[in-house]
This record gives sequence, structure tokens and C-alpha cells, in this order.
Amino acid sequence: MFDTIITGGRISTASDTFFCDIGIRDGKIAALGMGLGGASQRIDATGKWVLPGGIDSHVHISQPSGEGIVMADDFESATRSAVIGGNTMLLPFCLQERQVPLRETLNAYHAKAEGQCYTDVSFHLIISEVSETLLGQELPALVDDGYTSFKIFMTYEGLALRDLDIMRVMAAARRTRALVMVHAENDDVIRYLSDQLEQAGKTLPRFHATSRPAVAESEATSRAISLAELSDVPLMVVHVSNREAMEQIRRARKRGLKIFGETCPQYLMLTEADLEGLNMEGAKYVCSPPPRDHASRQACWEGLEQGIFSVFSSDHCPFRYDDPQGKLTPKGRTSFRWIPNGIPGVGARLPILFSEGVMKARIDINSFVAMTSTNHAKIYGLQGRKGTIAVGVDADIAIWDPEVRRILTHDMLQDGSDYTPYEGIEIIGWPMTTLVRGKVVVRDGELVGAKGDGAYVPRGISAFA
Ligand code: DUC
Ligand code: ZN
Ligand code: ZN
Repeated sequence: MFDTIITGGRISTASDTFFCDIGIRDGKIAALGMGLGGASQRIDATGKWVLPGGIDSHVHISQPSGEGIVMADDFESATRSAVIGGNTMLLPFCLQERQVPLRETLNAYHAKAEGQCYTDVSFHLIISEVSETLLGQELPALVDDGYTSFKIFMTYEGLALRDLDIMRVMAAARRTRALVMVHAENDDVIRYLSDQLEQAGKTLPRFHATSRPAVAESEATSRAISLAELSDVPLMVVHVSNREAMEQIRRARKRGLKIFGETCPQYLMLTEADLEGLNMEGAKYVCSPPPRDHASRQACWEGLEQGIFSVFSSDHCPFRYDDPQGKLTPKGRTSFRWIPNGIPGVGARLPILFSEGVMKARIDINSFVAMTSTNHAKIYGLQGRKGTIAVGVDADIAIWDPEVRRILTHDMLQDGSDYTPYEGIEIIGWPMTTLVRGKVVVRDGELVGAKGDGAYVPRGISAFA
């Protein structure tokens, strides 16, 4: 006897596609086969594609973003949009605050997430201030407790680490077997160019892209890879936007280094021309690295098609547009430099890649599953528990209807922002029903779950650490 049986679907994992029924008991996949017997609930998936629920390992939720700036999503709205878009787990960040024990800040994120989530969540740690106590005591204890990935920034005042501190964090990661994620852009180049642009009166949102050229990203990517090689740690280069940075990752992987790459919907779907909108409209597309040109978009597609990128994440970092606490902050109206960096995408990520990638035959369905779920689980220490359809793993499942056609509009996504950068694109295929640990949270496209259906999940060590 099962709690739920999903019947008749076409199941795809990162490696295989097959037809069978899925028996779910106590939140886990208990059997795969035909004629499984009785169940309290049956879900008919005939004609549908049954996939592991999406894991989005790069989202920002309720993260402090500067004076007077407020992120558009809390844990309720971000995870709501996530399940509507076929996700069952998110990995947001805990941003270390200066002079505050990291555990204390982490507890505040837990308090904000507790009882609010529709998907499962787990936290990465952003390291912004390096000290002996952090490296020698705080981080080892936190890794033991299931916070097994650190993110570092090479740009942004107050966040950027110099190479010396990057080496120290990498050494701590090596000792504790944590995985390092890096935001790779050369801070001094960006500061220099931003000063020059402002002095020339070039302050509109579109100059955000001019101030952060591709070479600032590829230089920092190359440096980060070199530091990881020296330190012998696995490194995830997040939000890669252009060919040269992608090629650095390709070359490193070819040499056998444990270097991983991530790209995001904005680098496949947008270009810097989107930042040129009338008045401040371009602010809607301000994110870092910025969307680039058509050739860069093509390079990011190649990175996905050729398996150079291991993961496709949203980098969901939402600010409302028409809001003085969002993109139209008074300071942001004076210069691109002060426009909050980031765009929403947690709900749109999977439909975009399914439609543009799988339905347009750029990638196959198994690669889709790998890059949106399975590889996130392996890389971030959830292997054996999440990210696939197999007996014994959590029953985190999204049932897709490949026949559905929709024009994407912001109201479909149910997040806390007031726009989507992807308004008006045609989407083929939609995740109609989503189960989180066996519980139906979205049924026939409607949210039926309750906040609190998602829980915090401590992670193990990365399969690559
Ligand atoms: N980097 C991120 O990873 N997210 C949003 C903004 C940024 O610069
Ligand atoms: Zn970043
Ligand atoms: Zn991010």
C-alpha cells in the first residue's frame, strides 16, 4: 500500500527515459514498476513527462541589499513562485554581516524561513569578512552542521575579498571539504570604468553594462580558477555570461580540475540592448554580470549543449521595479552605479530551459534534468536524497505537460516582484503538478500546498570535495 502512485508517465532522469509507475510512501520513492497495487491517491500522468523536481542552487531571498533597498521576495513568495515553476528545493544564501558571528546571522535566516516555505531549502554561506575565528572555528562547525558551501565575491565594496583572503577561505574549504562558489568580476576594473563613465555624465542604466565588460569577468574567472588550482579545491564559477569566461572553464575541466560552471536564463534570453529602455526601464535588467551581446548568448547556449556548464540556476535576486525601495531607489535614478543588482527568475527558469532548450532540440531531456536538478544535488551534497527518480530518494517530482503553450506574463509566476524580464516570450511545456517529499503542492497548475510544506535540509559533503 502506497500513499501515492503516479501512473502512466514518461520518466526521465539525468541518464535514462522509461515508462513505469512510481509508488510513494512516507515522502520517499518506495517503488518503480508496473501494477504496483493500492494507494490512497493516484495521479494519472499519461501523456506527461515525469521529472525530478527542480533544484535551484542560486537564489537570493530576504538578503540585506543596502540602505533603503528591500528584496521583493521573502521565503513564502520566493518558494511559492519556485513550486509554480516546477522546483522542489532552493539553495539561498546567508550573507555574513560584519562583526557578527555567522551562526547568529544564519539563525536569523532560519527564523525568516521557518514555517514559510513551499519548497525545501538549504543555505550557502557568503563570506565577506575573513578572520582567524571564522576560518578556524566558525566554518568547520558550520560545515559539520550541513552548511557545506561558501560563496565569495571578487567585486562589490564591502563584499569583495582580495586574493590573500580568497586563498585563506579556499584553504578552510579544503580542510573542511566545503565547495567554493565565486562571483568572478574584477572590482578595480569596474570601479575605474564606473568613475570614467560618471565623469562623462554617462549615468543611465545601460552604462551598467559598459562598466562591467566581459574581460573584467574573464580575467577574474581565470584568476579564481588559478587560486582554486593552487588550493586544490572544487570551485563553482557562478552566473557565467560570455564566451571567454566559459572557455576558461572548459580549459580547466579539460585539464582535470574540479572547476564547475553555472549559467542562468538572463544570459540565454537577454542582451545589453534590454538595458536601453526608455527612462529608467533598463533598470529592470540590471544584474551582474550584465547580459551581453548575441555572440555571448550563443556561447552560453554552447556551454550548456556541450556540458561545459554543470548547472543552470536562476540567480533569482528580485527587486520591485516601480518602487523607491527597489529598482527606482532615489540614488539609483542618479547613476547606474546605485541601481540594485539582480533580477527575478526562480519561477521562469525551468519553463524557459524546457521550452527554449528541450522543445527546440538544443539539449535533450536528460541534460535538462542533469543541469536543473541532478547536478545541483551532486555538487551541493544532496546526492542520494534529492535530484533523481530512484527508490529511496525524496519524492520531489514535477509532472510536465509538453503540449501546453503559454505566453509568459508576470502574474503567472506568483513572486513578490512587479515584473518579469521575460514578459511575452512563448513557452512550450509547463510543470502542471509538483510534489515535495510526496505531498502535492501544485496540482493542475494551481497552488494547493501550504507554507510549511517545505523544510530546511542540512546538506552533506559535495560529491566532488
Ligand atoms: N551576484 C549574484 O550572484 N546575484 C545578484 C547580484 C550579483 O551581483
Ligand atoms: Zn554574484
Ligand atoms: Zn546571485
